[in-house]
Amino acid sequence: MEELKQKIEDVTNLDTLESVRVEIFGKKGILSAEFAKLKDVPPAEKKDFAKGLNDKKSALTEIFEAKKAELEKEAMNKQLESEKIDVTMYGYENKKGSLHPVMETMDKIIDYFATLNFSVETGPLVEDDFTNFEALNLPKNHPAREMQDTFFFKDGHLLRTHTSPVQIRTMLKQKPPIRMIAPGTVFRRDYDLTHTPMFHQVEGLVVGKKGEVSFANLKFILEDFLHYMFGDVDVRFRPSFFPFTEPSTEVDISCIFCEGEGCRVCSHTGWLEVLGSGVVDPNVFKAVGYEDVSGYAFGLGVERFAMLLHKIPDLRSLFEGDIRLLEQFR
Ligand code: 2NM
Repeated sequence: MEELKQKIEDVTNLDTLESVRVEIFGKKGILSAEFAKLKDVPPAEKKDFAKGLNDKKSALTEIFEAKKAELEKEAMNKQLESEKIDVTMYGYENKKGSLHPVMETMDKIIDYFATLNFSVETGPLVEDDFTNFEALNLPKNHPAREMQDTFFFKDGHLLRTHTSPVQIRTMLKQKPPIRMIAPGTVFRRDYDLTHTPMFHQVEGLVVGKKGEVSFANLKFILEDFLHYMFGDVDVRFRPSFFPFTEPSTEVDISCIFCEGEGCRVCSHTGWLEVLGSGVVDPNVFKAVGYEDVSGYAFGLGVERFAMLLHKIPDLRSLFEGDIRLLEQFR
């Protein structure tokens, strides 16, 4: 008995414990062998013999179970120790970007006009000569075509140089009245500190019956729009020239860097040019078959707006795809 007790006590791992279990409690084990002797015991002694054996078995079982519990706990602790993870350890950082400032600015511009019930129109990037130039009062050999250095395809198609062809397409498929904007990508053969060959425009067009849509309406809406975009700035309209509008104006805001005092950004004029606009030239309406209408139109460069709003000094940083730019706008 003491010997068996000691055998169990001496076990140090679960594998050995299992073989000890088979040896003592198994079908062909020590206890079974002792129980087998029962049949040879004289009847008068059977009862005591059996009781003695059962007590022995119970005592050994108790010791065995205690040992088993002890070893299992030990094994569990060992496993927990080896599989421990440090939840306070610093993780890897994921690079996170954000909506590109050009797109964010475009969305803000679109929101203003969409709220005023302007429809948002789009069109193809690859255009034909009629829709990009001819219909906009830029006949062949017109000097203004040279102003717009164009990417041409061999077959005469071209990458649109402005989003105005979207206005032409909309007027061709729709009768007046029209209140629309055309946001999108445009292309010009220009690449220097302040120009990229691809950039973004939002143009707008409003057409109504003759006399219904005036320069006064244009002036009001652009002033309101610029206050929405830039806050409390002065707005000034300057006479200018575009082939597709007459009269034409360029629109300035008071410099948001020096508040009109004069600085390097505004070339010491106190003003920043931000929009082109005008009353749509009758030749444009003639080209799309509109009669007895009047309208105004305007156009702006989204990159310029984004740079002014976020005080981004270098146009090229908008096109480099460096995630550190986007991280600043999270
Ligand atoms: C500008 C400036 C002035 C313009 C004109 C038209 C159309 F199709 F109605 F003739 N669309 N956009 C326009 C007028 C665009 O961008 C600086």
